[in-house]
Amino acid sequence: MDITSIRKKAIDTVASTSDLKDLEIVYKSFLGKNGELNNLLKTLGSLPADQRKEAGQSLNLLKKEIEAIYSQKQTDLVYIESERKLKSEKIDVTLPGVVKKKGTIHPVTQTINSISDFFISLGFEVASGPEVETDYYNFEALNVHADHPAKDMHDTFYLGNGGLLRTHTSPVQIRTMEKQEPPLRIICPGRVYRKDSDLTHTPMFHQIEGLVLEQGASFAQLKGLLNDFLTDFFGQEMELRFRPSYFPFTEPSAEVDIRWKKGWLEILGCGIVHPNVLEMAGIDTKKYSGFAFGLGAERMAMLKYDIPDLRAFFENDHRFLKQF
Ligand code: 2U9
Repeated sequence: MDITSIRKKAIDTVASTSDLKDLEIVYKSFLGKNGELNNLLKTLGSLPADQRKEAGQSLNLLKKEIEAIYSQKQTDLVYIESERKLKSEKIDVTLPGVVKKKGTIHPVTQTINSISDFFISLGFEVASGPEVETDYYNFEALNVHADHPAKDMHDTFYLGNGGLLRTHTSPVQIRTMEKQEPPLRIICPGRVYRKDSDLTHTPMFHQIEGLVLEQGASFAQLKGLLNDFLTDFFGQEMELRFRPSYFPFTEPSAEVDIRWKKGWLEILGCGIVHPNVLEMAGIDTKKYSGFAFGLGAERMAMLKYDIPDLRAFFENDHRFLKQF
């Protein structure tokens, strides 16, 4: 095959190639190790000596020419390919975006957080403990005796293995007193369980209990603390009424009412920790005294956000939850 026909073939083949991979194959078929030009080069030796030089020069020229058209074609194909990609991957920036719905913090959790924050700011620590408890920590250690009505099968969820679901967060305070030396200032938020289900009760709800155990802890301090807490929680000075009450774990005990819409509304319970409770937890009652209080988080959230129906907290309807 002579140089002229190889040249024509190379020009035609490159011209008709429309793909970079194919172009590579075409290149190799002319200029590769076993390409047509190399094969021609190998036949130079058999030419008469006077023709060899000229044939060699022509072959070199052809090689340069094919390299040039190859590289031009490569540039063209790369450009075409990038144009094609740009067209096919075009993004319409005027289309409306996909907005992901953001969650919100549940109003009961917000209430627990804001109440906890108030007490944390006064140096209280947040304590937690198991929701599955023993009879000892839930009742006995709190001076609730075996025949106490609170232990009735109607109120408490007893588990088959002798355990129970805690009916208040007070076991957390007992466990903390056993582990830590006084002085203690703790706040214990958490889930509690009672066999109760009607318009104003759910079988699971959240309590926040507080305990201060130190030398000289008094009912006067308890009153001052709760007054400051309620002012902070409602964002205004509240009119309070401490009403004598009874809890097995406090003596004396009181329930606190706030002035609410022309009447009085009970919102929490409190008292001086019963010496039996302190002694069972190994506290020296000659040296230390304590006061405690407890409140229901759902009830506080209902008052703060003016929510009339307790069940709204448990239905997880986004239209309700996103309002807080
Ligand atoms: C220890 C000693 C004493 C916690 C207290 C109350 C009064 C109380 C109720 C409010 C509404 C429960 O959520 S509710 O149903 N709680 O009235 N709780 S004193 O007293 C303690 C706790 C732990 C060691």
